[in-house]
Amino acid sequence: MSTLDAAEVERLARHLEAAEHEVRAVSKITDEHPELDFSDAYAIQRALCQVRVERGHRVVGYKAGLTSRAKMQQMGVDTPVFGRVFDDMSVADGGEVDTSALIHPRVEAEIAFVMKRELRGPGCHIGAVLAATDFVVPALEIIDSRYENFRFDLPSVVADNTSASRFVVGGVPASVAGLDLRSLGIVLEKNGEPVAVAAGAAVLSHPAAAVSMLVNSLAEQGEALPAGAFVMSGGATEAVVVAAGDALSARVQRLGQVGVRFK
Ligand code: OOG
Ligand code: MG
Repeated sequence: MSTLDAAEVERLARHLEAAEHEVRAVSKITDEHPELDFSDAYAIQRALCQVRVERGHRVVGYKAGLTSRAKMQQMGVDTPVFGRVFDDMSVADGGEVDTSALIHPRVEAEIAFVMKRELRGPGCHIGAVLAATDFVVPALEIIDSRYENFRFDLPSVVADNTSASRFVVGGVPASVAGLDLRSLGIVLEKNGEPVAVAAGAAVLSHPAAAVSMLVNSLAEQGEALPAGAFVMSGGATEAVVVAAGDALSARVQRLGQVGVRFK
């Protein structure tokens, strides 16, 4: 059940997209619309993504978020959320991100999937995800909530495209055959020091479960996960605050390393 009309969905989408574009934090939209539900929130996200498309950007992938206990506890929520990832969010491995273009960035270490076949829900499960996966790679996600003090509730963060901002892919692409994604060690390092550690199982007991939940969420929105899509399965540890001068990297067992610097 949605509670907003199309004009209000469009207004809120443009409001959030402008906050991102102009690098300024805004109050969370449930302050103005306490009745906002998930159906409204995903409608605002889709409208926001349409504005980005109008600006000339292209959806290249998707993200699951709030999929680990560490992230859920850090943000005070208990349900995974899903967002869309654009071509202009991609940063080269070892590349530099300008913090002046971001509001209050944080970094997450994630296992990412690249799909070789389309997946369509409902009823998508881990086995279907593994069968449709081309390869997995280590990724860093740079999240940047458009909300003041990085505080939100679930409908607000969904509307804000789940804080998506930048991502970095690195390491060595690996086939999932012969790989136990649950037991892969993940080390997030800041300026050469390990700051958070996890294993793949931290993400919904199996990172592929995050992809199957994404596929089922897309089905509710009338969409499939296309072949070739890039999918981040969600931060395995809590996110780490970063500032100009920091260097972040993630090491994922068997998949290698990925890094980014902030100026
Ligand atoms: C929401 C996005 C979370 C993840 O990997 O858990 C996310 C947020 O915490 O701002 O991307
Ligand atoms: Mg993430």
